[in-house]
Amino acid sequence: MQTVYILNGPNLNLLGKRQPEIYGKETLQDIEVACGQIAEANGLKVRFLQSNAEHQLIDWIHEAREDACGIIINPAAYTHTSVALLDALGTFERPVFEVHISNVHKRESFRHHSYVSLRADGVIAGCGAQGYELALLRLIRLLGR
Ligand code: DHK
Repeated sequence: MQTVYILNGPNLNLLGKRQPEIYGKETLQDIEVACGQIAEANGLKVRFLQSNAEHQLIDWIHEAREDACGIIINPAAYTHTSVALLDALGTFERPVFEVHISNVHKRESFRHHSYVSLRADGVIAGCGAQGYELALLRLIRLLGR
């Protein structure tokens, strides 16, 4: 298995336009390109996906069970609400990293709790779009590449 799933939740399709003072100016496509380059240099492929629908994210996690060596997920607002996403990630048996672009702990208290963290092997928050690259580098290290 040489594919890393990088999953993005609701509203992240607007990255670069949406509240740039919080989420930065980079677009999701910029992040996809940066992660793709790192993956390629390490003999991995990236399946980079975004959906505003919870069920779609769950279906992709189920798909990842069959062919992914790891999942990097920014569940966005579902981080704080979704037991269903937590349960889906619980069916995945390889490393999971949770990424938040902003430092959720510096923000409203409802953003301080994450269901997904109960499953994540690592959590990166507040490192901007670079958080995805950091998570991917950590996954590559864990895979021994
Ligand atoms: C993105 C969102 O859309 C919010 O709902 C989360 C996360 C934080 C982020 O920082 O990437 O609370």
